[in-house]
Amino acid sequence: MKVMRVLRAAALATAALVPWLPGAGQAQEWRGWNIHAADYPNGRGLDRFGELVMQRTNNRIRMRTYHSAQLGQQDEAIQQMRLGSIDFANFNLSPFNNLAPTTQVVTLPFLFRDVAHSHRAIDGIAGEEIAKDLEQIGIIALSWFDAGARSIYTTRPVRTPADLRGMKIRVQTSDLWIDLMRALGANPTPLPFGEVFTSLQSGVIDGAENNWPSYESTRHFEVARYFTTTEHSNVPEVLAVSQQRWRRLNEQERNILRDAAREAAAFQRQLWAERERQSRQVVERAGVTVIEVADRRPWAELMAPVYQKYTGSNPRLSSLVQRIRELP
Ligand code: GTR
Repeated sequence: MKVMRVLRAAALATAALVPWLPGAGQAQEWRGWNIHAADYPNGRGLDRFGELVMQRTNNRIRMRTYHSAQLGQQDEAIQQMRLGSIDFANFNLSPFNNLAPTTQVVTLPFLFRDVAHSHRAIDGIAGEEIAKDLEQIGIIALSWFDAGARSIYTTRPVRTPADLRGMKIRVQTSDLWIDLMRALGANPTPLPFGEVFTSLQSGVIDGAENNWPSYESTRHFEVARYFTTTEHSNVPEVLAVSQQRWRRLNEQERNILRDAAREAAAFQRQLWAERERQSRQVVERAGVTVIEVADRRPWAELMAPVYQKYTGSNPRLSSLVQRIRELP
């Protein structure tokens, strides 16, 4: 009996030393959210992430991505991730503008000089700051997807900011976007992505703004036939997981997810560059009028009040803008 007691005590002592391995050996089912179709670069990036995680955890973490906004529009999906009912996703950073202040910085118009500059910022100082803000609201950022440059497309030709005056232009649900569009002289109309096509078709709005792949894949180009290359914002995207899940992973699992997310982002960026070219070709062949903006200065000059409002009295945000500008 005494021997048994000693053995039991020893077992308990050993158990106390072994770190708690949450759900080790137990299969978990993760639900992923994607706004785009499965074959869009972001959908393929998310699927790659899922496959890598499944392989490297020997199917202990099973990832299933629900494409085409099956689990709701972006704002709802963000709330669901915060509550833990969506486990991983790819989000554009603008819908976080009112929740995570540093996401406003990378949304700011005409901030990045080119794609390489935006990568250096988001893979470095900007990404670090944004990840801290997102963690505060229950979202863990693992890597960053490309989203190219956003331009304005409309049902009537727009060559100068004056042409935009009074036009109803759809924006994402973010105060910064509302101010940005207002500063250009337009009438900003916040709407979920999924409502843009019918709103263009029925004349509720006169235009929207997005990158080439979204303009093409959503077929917005069929109803808004003029694309003006303003390239006013290069807001990037995040591959994120819910903190509720993250908290229960051990360090080894976290590393698997971090590596898989980085690899998925590298893959998405490759696909992205190719898709931008293809999408532009598709819409040009379909007869869209592309209005090239040769000089962006008149557009950029109108943005001064937006910078003033969002960074002027906020040292953290203005210093981040400064540090991004100083990047090579
Ligand atoms: C796309 C982006 C989506 C969504 C959409 C929009 O470029 O990938 O996540 O933000 O724009 O304008 O709502």
